[in-house]
Amino acid sequence: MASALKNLSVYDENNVPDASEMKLGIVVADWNAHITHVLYQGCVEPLLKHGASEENIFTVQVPGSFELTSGARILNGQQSLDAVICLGCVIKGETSHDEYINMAVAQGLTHLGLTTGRPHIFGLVTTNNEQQALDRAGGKHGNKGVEAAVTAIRMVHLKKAPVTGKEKRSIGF
Ligand code: RBF
Repeated sequence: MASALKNLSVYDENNVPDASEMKLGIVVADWNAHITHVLYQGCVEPLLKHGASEENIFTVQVPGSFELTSGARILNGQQSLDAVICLGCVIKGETSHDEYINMAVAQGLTHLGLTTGRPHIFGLVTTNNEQQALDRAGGKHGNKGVEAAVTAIRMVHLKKAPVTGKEKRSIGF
């Protein structure tokens, strides 16, 4: 696969909007904490680097990835957030639990995003084994927490700065 060794966590910092006015929620699953807590560190760092203040980052921990959507729903009820980032790690085992959890999270976050109008970012690492998860939590494939943070900032910016039709026409070509 062409992208097999591409580290997508390396991004152009100059192209990330300012996050200083953004209020962001982060929901972290404690299952596979040695992975998810590294995702969390990777997520908070770029948020702060791009201007978000500590007081405007609201974090809650939930037991497992299946609870990410409920955690996001609860956080939304407590704070008026611009976006919610959900971080978890589901590793395939002997049974098909991973498929049910992953699908529930994907559908739940899509639903929350569309019904609340606020971006809900899918920061769920879904892997076949632990090594693949480690590779994506500060390993050779970067840190998916970083990518989730940058995605959240970009999506909130999209909402705060509506399209005018005067944007530059070239998209990376
Ligand atoms: N939660 C995770 O975040 N990652 C996992 O890899 C994971 N594996 C699970 C495997 C089984 C068989 C079960 C029953 C649960 C697992 N969970 C996992 C926990 C799940 O997300 C949730 O916290 C519990 O099912 C309680 O609703």
